Amino acid sequence: MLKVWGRCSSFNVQKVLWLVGELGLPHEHLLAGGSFGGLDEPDFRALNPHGRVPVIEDDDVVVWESHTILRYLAAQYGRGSFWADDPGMRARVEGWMDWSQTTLQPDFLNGVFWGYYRTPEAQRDWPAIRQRFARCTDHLRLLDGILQDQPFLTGDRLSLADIPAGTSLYRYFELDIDRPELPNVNAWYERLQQRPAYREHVMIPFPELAFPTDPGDRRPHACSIHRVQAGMRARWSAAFSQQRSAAPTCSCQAAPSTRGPMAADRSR
Ligand SMILES: N[C@@H](CCC(=O)N[C@@H](CS)C(=O)NCC(=O)O)C(=O)O
Repeated sequence: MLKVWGRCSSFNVQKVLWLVGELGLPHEHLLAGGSFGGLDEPDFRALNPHGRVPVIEDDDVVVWESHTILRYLAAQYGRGSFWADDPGMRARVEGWMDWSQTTLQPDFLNGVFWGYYRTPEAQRDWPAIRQRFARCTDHLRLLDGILQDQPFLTGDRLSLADIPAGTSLYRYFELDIDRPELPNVNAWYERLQQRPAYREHVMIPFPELAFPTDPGDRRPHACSIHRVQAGMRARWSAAFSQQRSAAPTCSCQAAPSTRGPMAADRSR
């Protein structure tokens, strides 16, 4: 059976699990990385020499790098839906995948999400965070234009093009910030939220990823926690817009996962 390695809270793992869900592939999910650890163990390094999640094992095929995994799964199991044999059609899709990884992701995930949410207050570089946020707005405005005439990034159907960028949307919309008016991006996000695989694998609350507020802070894992820390969201809002707004709470379903041997060892 297909094995997927990686913690539920990992953005790159979420992309892979979303596609696995869309394709309805039976799989075993092995929690690794973050406080589950295991990435430096020789057995894991034999799978992925650079020690990162996600990794998949499909019988004797091992694949690492989230976008390579997406392409592998689409080619192997998604012909006619997520994979086109025509190189021109594939290139249209893959352009958006690469754009997400090299343009949107650095500004949103590294610049804003890490810069603010995963950085202790005293160390935050606000000019840099605001600059990255402005760039995210430009990127999302570009998508808003693309989505004006079509429901998904490359046309009428969800494709691999939507997966990397679409995975950023949950965090983008969960952070309590003053977002620009982007009606087509909003509608796209609503469409994605209607998909069970997106709700199950991407809409995962992320408090375990926040900077620790005190040294003894032991945050539950995304794989078992389903409440957003309201206070954190309010602080983000205040810092960004100087306005404190009511912080909503969220109670998502537990992310179902088959806990593997490494998870059992590491999560104690
Ligand atoms: N370019 C790689 C990045 C992989 C990566 O950095 N993964 C992170 C999680 S998103 C990781 O393994 N971090 C170490 C950890 O979780 O302990 C990919 O797209 O798969």
